[in-house]
Amino acid sequence: MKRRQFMTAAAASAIVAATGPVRAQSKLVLKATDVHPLGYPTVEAVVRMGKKLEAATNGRISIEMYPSMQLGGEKEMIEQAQVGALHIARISVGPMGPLVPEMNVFNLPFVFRDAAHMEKVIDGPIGTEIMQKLSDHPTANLIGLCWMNAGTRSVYNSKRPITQVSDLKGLKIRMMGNPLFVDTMNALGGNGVAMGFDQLINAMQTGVVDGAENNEPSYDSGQHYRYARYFSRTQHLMIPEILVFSKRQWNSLSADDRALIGRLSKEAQLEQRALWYEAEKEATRKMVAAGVIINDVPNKKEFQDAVRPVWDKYAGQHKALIDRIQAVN
Ligand code: GTR
Repeated sequence: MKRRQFMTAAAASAIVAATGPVRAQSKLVLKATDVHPLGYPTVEAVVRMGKKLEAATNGRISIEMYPSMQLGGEKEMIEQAQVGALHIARISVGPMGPLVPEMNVFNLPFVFRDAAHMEKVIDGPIGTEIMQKLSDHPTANLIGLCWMNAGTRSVYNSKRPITQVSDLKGLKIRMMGNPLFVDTMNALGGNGVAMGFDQLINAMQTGVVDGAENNEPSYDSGQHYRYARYFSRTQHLMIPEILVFSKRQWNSLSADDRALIGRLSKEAQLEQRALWYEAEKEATRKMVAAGVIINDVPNKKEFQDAVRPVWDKYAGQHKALIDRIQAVN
């Protein structure tokens, strides 16, 4: 036993001696992933961040982007980042809510007044605190790098336009994997069905669901308009997104490299924002060209009133935080 331990230690130091100086200069390729395709604002912002990283380190650090769910759906991306199988994942706050309770506040329907309000919150002290909660979380195993915009989410389906709450009755609507969202759709009278973004196209094709809800760029780039031609601007959710780094991988970086990645992430946050507004406009233009039937919801208040039970269930424990969010203007 003693002998084996000695051998192991000796072997280990031999490896360190052999790889130490090589490792110091070796290239680091950060594996990044996103459910969206190349050109989508979140993907583009990370690709640009990779170029800056390469330039700043003379090619020592770069980012290799795996877009379009090449490494699996959002759930798989999160899991891979958690175990260190990839470095960077761009995910929605939606599926992180059950793990980091404070983040779930951003998942409450109609929690932000408008995009400007949401941006002020994520750019300010509340955004920093909540991101820190994620990084400090003992089991999430993720470092939060920055926020990104994701517009508002609206319901789309294959059956009819939704102009009032009662129009949702009986419709099976795919929601992200978080009980809060299923409860939201059920409170609106529809049937919320939780499933991954990667399963959605097939579920719409086969009629497992009648539709889903998302922002315009996701509806467009995912080609969801092929199966759900009614896009109703319910705008019930405004969920920011996050860029996360595997904590396991982060811990192996030097302090300087961490600082550089942190700084470039903040730049990526602002770059993505500009790209986002362009993408929203472009997606809407393409939706109109594709013959999507788009409608506004004349009485938003009716929708807000209908989701009161969701607030009763999830908001109570975060009253102080919600008061602070509402006070931001
Ligand atoms: C998109 C978001 C993705 C994913 C997807 C979904 O808007 O960018 O990260 O959360 O929605 O509905 O699952």
